[in-house]
Amino acid sequence: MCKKLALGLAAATLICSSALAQEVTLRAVSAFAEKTTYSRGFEKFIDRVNADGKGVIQINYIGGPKAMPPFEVGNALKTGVVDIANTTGAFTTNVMPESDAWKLTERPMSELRKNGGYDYMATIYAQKMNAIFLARLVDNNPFHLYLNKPITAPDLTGLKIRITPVYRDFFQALGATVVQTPPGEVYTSLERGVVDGYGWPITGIFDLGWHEKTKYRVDPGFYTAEVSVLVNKTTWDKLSAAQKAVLNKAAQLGESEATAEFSAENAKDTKRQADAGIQTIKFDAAAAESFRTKAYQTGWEGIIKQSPEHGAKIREFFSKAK
Ligand code: 173
Repeated sequence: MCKKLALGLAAATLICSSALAQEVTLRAVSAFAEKTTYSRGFEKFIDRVNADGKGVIQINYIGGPKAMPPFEVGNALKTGVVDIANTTGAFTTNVMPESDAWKLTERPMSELRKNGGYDYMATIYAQKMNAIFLARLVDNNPFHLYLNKPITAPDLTGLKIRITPVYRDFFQALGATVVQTPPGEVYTSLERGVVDGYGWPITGIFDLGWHEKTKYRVDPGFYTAEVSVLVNKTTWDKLSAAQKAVLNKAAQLGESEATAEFSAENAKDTKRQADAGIQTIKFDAAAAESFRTKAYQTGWEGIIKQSPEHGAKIREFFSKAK
């Protein structure tokens, strides 16, 4: 194919590399267990890429937390140990503290991609994580506090609660003692009574059997869960336009489906929790309002403290004007 043509060297290289463009295979991991709620969107994304990208680009899915601990995924992506990852901001604060801010978005991704919020974050992902933020596959999915001891007011004094960075500042402000664990340790922590409760979104508590060890869910929910596809930037920059197009197409589909998909999932799991005997602790309107206000206030204070450089600016893009 690469006959020496009577062309300049640059042109000859161009002809050879396009003629020889090979199928590329990316190594992928998920920070969430395989075939559970927060890996499902990514697995669908992979299926789409592998169907659409035959002969162009493929994804080799190595697996979930059995392959790599969730809190190590950000660094593995940054250093190129993996090419593509499904993870959430709370798991990658060790390489980019600002990543946890996605939980505080009050605008859909379609708007953030227009108002500059996405671009602002994308620049930080490139700088600090050497990553491309390809698509948010989870949105419109509130977090809740789950408990095994009842409370009557938003006061967690004397309670030990399992957290990730998502909930740390809020639950501490409510008086809790906090213990950080990956999702894979929640079941045994509950079983052994190491914790009296945990933070988690409205969906997914059945995946790892936590409903067996959960008595109460506190309403209202707060924030909105984010789980996204990230690509190592060095890998991305080497891809051809055709290879990028396959990834972008699957990414756009996934991101545009997330909001409606989670509306349905949220309703389904809310009912399933009630059917499983999980009782709801509901605050009165005033307490519910102050609970949610405190969630956002402490959440933003935490982000701004972690990133004095970018926190306040991110808040302008993500928040609804109050
Ligand atoms: O609670 C968690 O482990 C967590 O931070 C999270 C984030 C997004 C989706 C699900 C859980």
